[in-house]
Amino acid sequence: MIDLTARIERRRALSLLAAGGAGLAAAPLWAQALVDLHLPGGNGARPLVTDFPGKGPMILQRSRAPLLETPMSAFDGQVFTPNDRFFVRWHYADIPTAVDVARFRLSVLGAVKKPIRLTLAELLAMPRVELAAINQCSGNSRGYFEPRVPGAQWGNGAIGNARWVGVRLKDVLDRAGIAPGAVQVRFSGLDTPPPDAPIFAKSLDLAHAMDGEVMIAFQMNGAQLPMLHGFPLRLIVPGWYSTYWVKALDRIEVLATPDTGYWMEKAYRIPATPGASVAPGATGFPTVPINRMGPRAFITNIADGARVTAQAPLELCGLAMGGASGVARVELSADRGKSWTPARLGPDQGKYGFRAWDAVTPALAPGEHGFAVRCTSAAGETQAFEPIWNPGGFMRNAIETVTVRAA
Ligand SMILES: Nc1nc2c(c(=O)[nH]1)N[C@H]1C(S)=C(S)[C@@H](COP(=O)(O)O)O[C@H]1N2
Ligand SMILES: [Mo]
Repeated sequence: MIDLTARIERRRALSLLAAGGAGLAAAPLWAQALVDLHLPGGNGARPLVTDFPGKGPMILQRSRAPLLETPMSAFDGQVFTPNDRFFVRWHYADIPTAVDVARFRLSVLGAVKKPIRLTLAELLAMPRVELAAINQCSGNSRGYFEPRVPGAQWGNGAIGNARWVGVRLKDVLDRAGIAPGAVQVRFSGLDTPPPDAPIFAKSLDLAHAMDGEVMIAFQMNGAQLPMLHGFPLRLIVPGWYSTYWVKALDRIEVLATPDTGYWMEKAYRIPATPGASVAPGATGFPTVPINRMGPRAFITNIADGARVTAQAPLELCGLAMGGASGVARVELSADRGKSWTPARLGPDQGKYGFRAWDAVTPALAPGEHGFAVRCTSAAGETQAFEPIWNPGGFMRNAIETVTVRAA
């Protein structure tokens, strides 16, 4: 069934994509409203746009290649982030806008016994797996780094949780057969770099790729993968940052020597220090490729600076994540961390997804109140107030505080 309105919307959106580099400073006509991300370094205002294919209101960080952030209000009341509100991030402007599903092939080559080229029909006929997992950009919340670091100045919305359906990467690799001596597996997709730039490719160690959890998804929240999220196939690396979740995946190369490409050896590296933190401005420290996520928690029903009713209790709720393990507990503090009370946890939908939480405060005295929320992962990591710093602006997971005024 084809809905004409949707087609018109889509055409507008595609022309927007084609317009290229529409500068934020140009006060775009298509911006319906501005959202203030309250970035400590200033310039936190961003247009809220609805012109992208299949997208509702999104915070525009960049139009080409698209960087769209989810407004915090879209996370409220649900653990799964709807596809039309899910954040979008591509490195290169030349992203796939159509895929011929009959001609598409997923190649598995390199250090394998027999290179294969799978059709989508062959993949769809394989045993399926389903998993709830959080896709979070390495640079989510980078805009809150102090001092500021280069890169997209994201607020907290470069994150989302979806139900992914697909096949196990292990099953696909087994069809080709791993050759003796293989050490890593490299993934790349249909997006094209500009001349002289390296193709976007990421690698996992062989044991990780073969762990039976890493999957190749073709469905997201019950729908086929949207184009912006990597139609027809994307990698899902549960518990790991989304830089590894290669979209529009069409090439899997088994490597006999570790990947020395730009995206593993130069980009997306974190200090090899506890918490991936170094002194602001530090250079020359050893680094490792970014990997597992840590715990985080967000209040989603009240925005920072909200006015609430005094002499009444306040209901707070939100989302938490354990990172590479589940959520062990979520706690709330009304005194900036001196004391904590446990929040109630919602149903467990899998250790890699969001967990809902809620709590009710005592009646609020008139005046200002700061509510902090922190998560402890099943692996025993707890969020801290003290923010980390690294030059990439990666892995921020400091405790979030929401200040309200009761009157
Ligand atoms: N092919 C391809 N896959 C990619 C990227 C890319 O630029 N090209 N960016 C990665 C990064 S850094 C992020 S944060 C996620 C974003 O996924 P999403 O747009 O579905 O939210 O895609 C990852 N996969
Ligand atoms: Mo990212």
